[in-house]
Amino acid sequence: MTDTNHIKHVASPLARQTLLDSNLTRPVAGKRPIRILPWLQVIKIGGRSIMDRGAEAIVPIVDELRKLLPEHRMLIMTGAGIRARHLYSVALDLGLPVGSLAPLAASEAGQNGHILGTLLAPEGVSYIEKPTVADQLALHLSATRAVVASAFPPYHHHEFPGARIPPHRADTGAFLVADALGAAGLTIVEDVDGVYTADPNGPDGAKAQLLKETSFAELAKQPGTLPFDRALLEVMATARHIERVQVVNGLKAGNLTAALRGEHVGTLIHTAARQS
Ligand code: GWN
Ligand code: ATP
Repeated sequence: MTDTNHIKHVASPLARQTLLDSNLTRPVAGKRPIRILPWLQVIKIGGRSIMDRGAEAIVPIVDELRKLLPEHRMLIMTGAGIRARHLYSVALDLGLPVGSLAPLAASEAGQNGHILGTLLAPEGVSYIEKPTVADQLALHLSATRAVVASAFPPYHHHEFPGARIPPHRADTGAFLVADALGAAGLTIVEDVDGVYTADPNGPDGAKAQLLKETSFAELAKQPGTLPFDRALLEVMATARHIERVQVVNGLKAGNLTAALRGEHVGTLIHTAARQS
């Protein structure tokens, strides 16, 4: 005698078909995902552009973040900066693969987060680990108004092997988290007034024009450098919730506050996500 007759059949619309055919999966998987933390503001603080400048740039930003606490609930995420670039050059010289470089750089984003978390500790803000961001963010944000985390995605040896420098860095990581959580917004804090037609600090800087409003598609067509990872444009193309990203100059007092209040400062970049 066997027990097989008593095993309950679980009806699943995806059980019998390949997950590769989007026509078949669309009726089930085509729905818009829910917003998990719709009140959350995600703020990415530049590693090289802000944190590497030390007290001169960090103290005013910390003051601004402190004053924003009564107004906003925030996930503050930090980039990696110059120490990661030095690690890249040493590791590349040794021939290390991209999947080994990714966690080296990520750890520097974490270090910058620890610095910011320590400075905001009197306000009840702490650095929280990525597994905590993944599983217990809501719990922590019900105990305090803001937390700090590393913006780098934890791809490690899963990083895409197409380039020697990890293509998915802090800006992409912050966007992926903000979009997955269905956050209210993402603000990227830099040391320039926004996105320009060319690097304003580069050889053609004098001719560079500030783009007040643009889109991921327009920027994808623009040759040359950007003030964030180019992979960010790719994830913007498949965004589900974050409709626009604001890039602001964190060296100018009040810009971050204005952005979080919905004012048009810096550059607005529209993504492919649409409100339905
Ligand atoms: O170490 O500063 O988290 O939050 O991508 O992984 O390389 O780790 O490999 O919870 O899991 O260095 O140790 O380090 O920055 O990333 O952290 O202090 O497994 O809290 O242990 O996904 O902080 O660190 O570097 O973010 O970006 O122990 Mo760090 Mo980072 Mo801490 Mo985290 Mo990675 Mo964990 Mo992780 Mo690793
Ligand atoms: P991380 O957090 O990864 O350390 P970051 O975001 O702090 O990095 P950078 O990657 O250095 O900082 O990006 C900011 C810099 O990008 C600016 O100082 C500017 O000189 C440069 N840049 C390059 N291209 C452009 C552009 N098209 N528009 C504006 N700035 C640009």
